[in-house]
Amino acid sequence: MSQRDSILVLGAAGQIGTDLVMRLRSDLGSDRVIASDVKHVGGELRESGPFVLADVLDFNAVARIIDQHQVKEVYLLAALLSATAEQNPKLAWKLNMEGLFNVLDIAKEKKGMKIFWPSSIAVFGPTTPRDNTPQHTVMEPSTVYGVSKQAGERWCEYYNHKFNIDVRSLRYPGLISYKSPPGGGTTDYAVDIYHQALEKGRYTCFLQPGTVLPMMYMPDALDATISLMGADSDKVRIRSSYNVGAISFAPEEIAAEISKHIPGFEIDYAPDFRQQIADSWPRSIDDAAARADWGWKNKFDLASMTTDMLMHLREMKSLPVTK
Ligand code: AKB
Repeated sequence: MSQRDSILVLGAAGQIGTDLVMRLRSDLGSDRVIASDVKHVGGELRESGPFVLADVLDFNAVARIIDQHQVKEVYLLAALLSATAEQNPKLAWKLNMEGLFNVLDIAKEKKGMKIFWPSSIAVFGPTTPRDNTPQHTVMEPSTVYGVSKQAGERWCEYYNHKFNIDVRSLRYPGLISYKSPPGGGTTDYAVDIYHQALEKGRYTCFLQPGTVLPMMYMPDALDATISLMGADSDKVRIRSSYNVGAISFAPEEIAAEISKHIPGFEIDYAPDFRQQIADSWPRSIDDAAARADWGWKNKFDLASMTTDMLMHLREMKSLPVTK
């Protein structure tokens, strides 16, 4: 990318977008990172650099932004997550697939662009080996979200092989961030639990004890995304999507870690429809390919993430450092 080229983040107001835009602006300069979403945003995202209102389903609108701002890299983050997608399957399919086609087709027209598209552990299903889930394995997702992500992976690989589009992707596990609330995922409890622990000293979890899922702290997810996008093209051997692992835990394990900081913290359980989704996903991820190809390595474990999350949330909620 030349100094005049810019980066476009579509779906910038979502969980990953909010953090990613700020990180890219701090790395590359605010003016070069265009944030875009279908809804207006406020706060630091709006104040720290350019923002454009756009719907990823509107091919012409997205193409226009790309032309106007000399965009060479697009991060397409607009999507419906697992729990919300189950409530609205058709909208999930439309948004998750047509948005991707629009961006891939624009990249095909304009040449020389680099695309990031997030996949998910949801591409795996009940017939997949659940421990240390391999990069290449049985994939029979049982959720609308998983089906859309798996189809999207196939299309990314197809556009790369057939049209030489430089598209790169990660299969994110559950992401945990203090900056932005998650929106409609099955792994959302692992964010909400920190907020409720600080505000109420207790949490009712919608997954049952023993439900181990792969998770990752947002700073690690940003590092993974930026490393993948910065890797030499020939190192990015996998053009469907890379497994990336970090931490795996069950609700009672994160609760025990929080109790070390908030004595007396209590958790109880009221599993709902999200239990079935969680039960179809891996417990842990084999990310050897990402580690070998472009040097992926996570920094945070459950203990260090918990310390960092609680410190930042206490600051944001203006709570005393120890409660
Ligand atoms: C979700 O729970 O839907 C997401 C995901 C694992 O992709 N966080």
